[in-house]
Amino acid sequence: MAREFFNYIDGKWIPAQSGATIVSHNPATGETLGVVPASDARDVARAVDAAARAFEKWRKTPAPHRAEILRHVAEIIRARKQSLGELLTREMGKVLPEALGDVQEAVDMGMYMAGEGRRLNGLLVPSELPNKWAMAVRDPLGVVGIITPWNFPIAVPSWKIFPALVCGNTLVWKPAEDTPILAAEFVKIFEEAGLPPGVLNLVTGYGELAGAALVEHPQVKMISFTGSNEIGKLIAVQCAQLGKRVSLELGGKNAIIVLDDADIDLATDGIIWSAFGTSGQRCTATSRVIVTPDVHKSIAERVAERASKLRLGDGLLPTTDVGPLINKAAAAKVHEYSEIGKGEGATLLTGGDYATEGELARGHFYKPTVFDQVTPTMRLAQEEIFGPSLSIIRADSLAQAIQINNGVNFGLSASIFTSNVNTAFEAMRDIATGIVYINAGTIGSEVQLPFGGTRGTGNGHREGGGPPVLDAFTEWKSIYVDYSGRLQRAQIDTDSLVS
Ligand code: UN1
Repeated sequence: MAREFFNYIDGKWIPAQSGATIVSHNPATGETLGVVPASDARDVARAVDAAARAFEKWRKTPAPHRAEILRHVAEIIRARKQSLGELLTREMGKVLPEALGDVQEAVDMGMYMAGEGRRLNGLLVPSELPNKWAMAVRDPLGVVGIITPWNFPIAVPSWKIFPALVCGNTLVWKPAEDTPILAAEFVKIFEEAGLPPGVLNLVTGYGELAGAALVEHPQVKMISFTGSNEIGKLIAVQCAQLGKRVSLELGGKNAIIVLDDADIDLATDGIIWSAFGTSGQRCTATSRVIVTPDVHKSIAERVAERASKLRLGDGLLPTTDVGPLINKAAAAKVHEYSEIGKGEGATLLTGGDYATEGELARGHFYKPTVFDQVTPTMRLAQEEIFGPSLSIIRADSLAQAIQINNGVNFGLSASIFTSNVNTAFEAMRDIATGIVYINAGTIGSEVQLPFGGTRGTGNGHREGGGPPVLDAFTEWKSIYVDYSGRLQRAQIDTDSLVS
């Protein structure tokens, strides 16, 4: 019998009302890991109800006390890092060192947001009138719905859950159906750390049923979603109609620009890590390399050579460089783009096919793929693939390289390799993405800075970290306190004060 996991509603672990379940598999081996509830609108309604009931008490719990629980959560995650990391590799597929990094990001975010419990800065500014105080504080929103992807099954939820909780919101979380066991293990830690019942509720299931019900529920004040553009747009439209706040973190089509004066070895390392780490399944993954003429040939040769030598396999094995894709459909999508690329006239340097030798046949493996002679308007160079597929594009100048970089309907992350400090600053000014790296790959954000992007990547909010994440999960309340004892009229009585 497969191990059974449950929804967590109002402090209790319970099955879906319908009794339906989803099986979670290891994408490297096909092994069954367990079953979780396939929830529907009834389960979501119960969870929202619990969150709504818990809100009054939680919002009035002093933020430093809320933060104390979060710090405890972060400590437990740190103590359990190895076992959580191993489970993460088994359920999601990324290699163990990266899985441990995913878990570490949650520790970092937890510690950072625990610190916010004693900060949560408001504003205190002068009033234009005497004996009057002008300030603004942050209010929680109420019940927040969180919908997260499978590619960072611990880190990304932590970017939302910790800040939303420290700000005083109560939550209903619908994790991706590919990584629900990790979600249950994560929530268990909040329970152990003493989070009151109803403050964080977990509802596992498919987007069409559980996710949609969460978005539609009238008592949910905000949806925070990380995932595909396609679903993000649907959610945005629905939230607009329902008048609720929505924070979106969607796709990327990130590029590394390598200029003639770059350190080629360093750039090659950056490209390989950013394009094929996590099997290219990061929204920050590099899927385009933009090269100027003098380095084109050497970069193409080195990258193709290194990509062809990457060892595919189970992420738990120390000999594995690149793990599987999350599921069959994901591998099929990467393959579809290999076919599209060939059809568009790009030159395939390596990969371009499923990897099915020996043990690999049990999982969803795809060969690290590199295309050369890609032009900026090809679909290969415009659309998000979310897998180990890299396109090399030539540019004649820095200006053209930046134009190509900015010429896609995404704007998450970008990087430039150059040894010229003036060029680097020009690029920092002109690259139009939410994250820019100089002499490093496109992946590896840190929680103390905002994470998010421009154009189709999002809708202006920033999560992941940095002070702006607090803006996503709070409502500003401006407060004026008049202690003059008389009626003072702003914008009217000020004239008499200066004359
Ligand atoms: C994501 O792929 O959704 O910058 C998040 C990075 C990681 C987070 C990626 N810190 O690559």
